[in-house]
Amino acid sequence: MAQVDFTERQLTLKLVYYGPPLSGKTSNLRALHGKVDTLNRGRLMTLDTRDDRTLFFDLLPIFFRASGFSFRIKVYTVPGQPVHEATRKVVLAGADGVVFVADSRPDHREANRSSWQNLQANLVSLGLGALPIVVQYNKRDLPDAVPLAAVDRFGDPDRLVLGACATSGEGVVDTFFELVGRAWEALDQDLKLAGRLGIDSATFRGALAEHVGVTMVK
Ligand SMILES: Nc1nc2c(ncn2[C@@H]2O[C@H](COP(=O)(O)OP(=O)(O)OP(=O)(O)O)[C@@H](O)[C@H]2O)c(=O)[nH]1
Ligand SMILES: [Mg+2]
Repeated sequence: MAQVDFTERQLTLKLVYYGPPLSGKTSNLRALHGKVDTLNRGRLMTLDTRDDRTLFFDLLPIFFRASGFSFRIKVYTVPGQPVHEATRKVVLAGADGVVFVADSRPDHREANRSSWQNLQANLVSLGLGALPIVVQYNKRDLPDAVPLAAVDRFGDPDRLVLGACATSGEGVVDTFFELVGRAWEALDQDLKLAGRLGIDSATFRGALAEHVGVTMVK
């Protein structure tokens, strides 16, 4: 659950990138880090083994101010390998939203599904059943990527899925903004943020877009 300090005028959001091993969670964070205004971004903290596998978690802090309020968005990745189950649960605790990074390759369908089931089980056990989740199909550049119209939508045929190529950065910011927007809406319903902070979703997203260095089309 987001930490909101109305006296200090500070809001902290926690977002988590989850998904099967090697689907591109850390690559998403690297691309996002590359986009954030170099003067204001926090340090990207990654902890990899020598072969690039995330050992514990990655963290990208994104801090900015808008309308006299400080916003802190902490973006985490979990390690995908099954052996790191305990770490995934610790990182997921207190999340305000999840990006599920699925692998577009046809032979990764089972790995996607099993990670999705693992995510759902962990959310339920953490009491986070209603958390906003954005599904991203990464590695769209690979020639054998399953067409988006045919990918697994994890039990909901109407579920929005976003395509991305994290190594080139394509789709990375779109995915991030989709989740931030949904996380804000969920918090607004719970905490009446717009009324209490005097900042609505559009103002918040506009300030974030400026900080991340993208032009908002909406
Ligand atoms: N072709 C292609 N390769 C990608 C893409 N995204 C990531 N990769 C590659 O996939 C491998 C794994 O990427 P990571 O970002 O480390 O994956 P991860 O999900 O963080 O992996 P774990 O931390 O072990 O769970 C690396 O070799 C990346 O270069 C993509 O969009 N296209
Ligand atoms: Mg990783």
